[in-house]
Amino acid sequence: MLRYWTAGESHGPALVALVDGFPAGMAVDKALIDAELVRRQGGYGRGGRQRIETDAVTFLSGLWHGTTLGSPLALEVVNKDTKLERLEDVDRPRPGHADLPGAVKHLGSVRAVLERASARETAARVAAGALARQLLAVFGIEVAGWVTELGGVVLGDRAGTLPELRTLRDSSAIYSLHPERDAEVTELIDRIGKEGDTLGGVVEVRVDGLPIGLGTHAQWDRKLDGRLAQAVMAVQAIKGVEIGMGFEAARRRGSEVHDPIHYDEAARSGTQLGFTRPTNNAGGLEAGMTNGQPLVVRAAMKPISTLRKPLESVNLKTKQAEEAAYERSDVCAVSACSVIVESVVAFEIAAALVDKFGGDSIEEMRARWKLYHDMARSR
Ligand code: EPS
Repeated sequence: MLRYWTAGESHGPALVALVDGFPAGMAVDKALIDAELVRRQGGYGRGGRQRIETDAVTFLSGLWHGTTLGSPLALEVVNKDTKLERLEDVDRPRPGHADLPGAVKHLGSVRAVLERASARETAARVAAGALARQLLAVFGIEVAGWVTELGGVVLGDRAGTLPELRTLRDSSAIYSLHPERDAEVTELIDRIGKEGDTLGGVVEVRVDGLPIGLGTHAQWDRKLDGRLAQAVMAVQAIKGVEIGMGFEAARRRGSEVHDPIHYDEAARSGTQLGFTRPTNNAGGLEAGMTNGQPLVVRAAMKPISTLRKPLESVNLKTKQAEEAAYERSDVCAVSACSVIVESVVAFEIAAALVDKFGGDSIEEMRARWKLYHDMARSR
């Protein structure tokens, strides 16, 4: 079973991801993890914290000569802005943040809650996800994500291979597949920022190269669509998750939603079993299992809840009406959110891969991957 947890406060010494159940025998490319951490720090509209930090991963355990041992991996991302011990408490909870429910729940302070609730924690999730992507790459599975909507401006996706789309996305200041529309969006971010407000958006992640049969129909808590929804919904500020056609499927007839099944003998080789689908409204998942089509997940991110022009709140000490606290923040972190959703999706797919093909060693996984596809093709 491949799983991970994170630890760390936004202004504590470091963020840590503890990855358990990762197979032995994989050479880790640390530069690929650092590149994802840098992308998470970027995107137009980020705040002052990203000018302080230069996120990079250090492996505290689980590697020997750069190769996974099969033992738990501890990944550390050090915080430069380590000032937790000097920070004051916050009396005026921000609507939309963890401040009020967290402080009440713990019978404690707002500071104790906001430090852990902060999206700074996602640096650890991105590190774990970037490690998981390297496992997926061994099996030819690729993951990429982008922004499809920002502040109400609908940008949409685009047809193409993932390497093509990644190149296009990396040329966009907001990580969209329509860099020609960057100016329209960055002007909007500037204007909203000047007004002291924040913006949300929609991100999309696509996974190519998946085999048929990751996940299961048999038990609710191991259905892959359910696991993905949990992983994505648990990212800070996410308020909605869709797979494939998503909510739009509810408005259409069955004949307009379900993807016909065709068979093409010529498309039967290696991991390809010959089944083709002219459409992919299911987003690569049927009954909690991958169906061999690209997986498509979308997530809706609400605008960041720390506003320079604060909302109405209450002083927790005096119970008097006061403006919510303002701490340095981002106007828009939707681009970063696309990197984070990519990372948590990659990790869940890697976990499903380990469930199906075994988690002791890469070598055994490869052999079982081949055996499964040989058996499935011979039927
Ligand atoms: C973030 C770091 C934080 C915030 C942001 C995300 O740094 P600081 O609080 O020191 O400015 O910029 O956190 C939030 C959006 C939030 O609501 O807490 C990061 O590294 O992503």
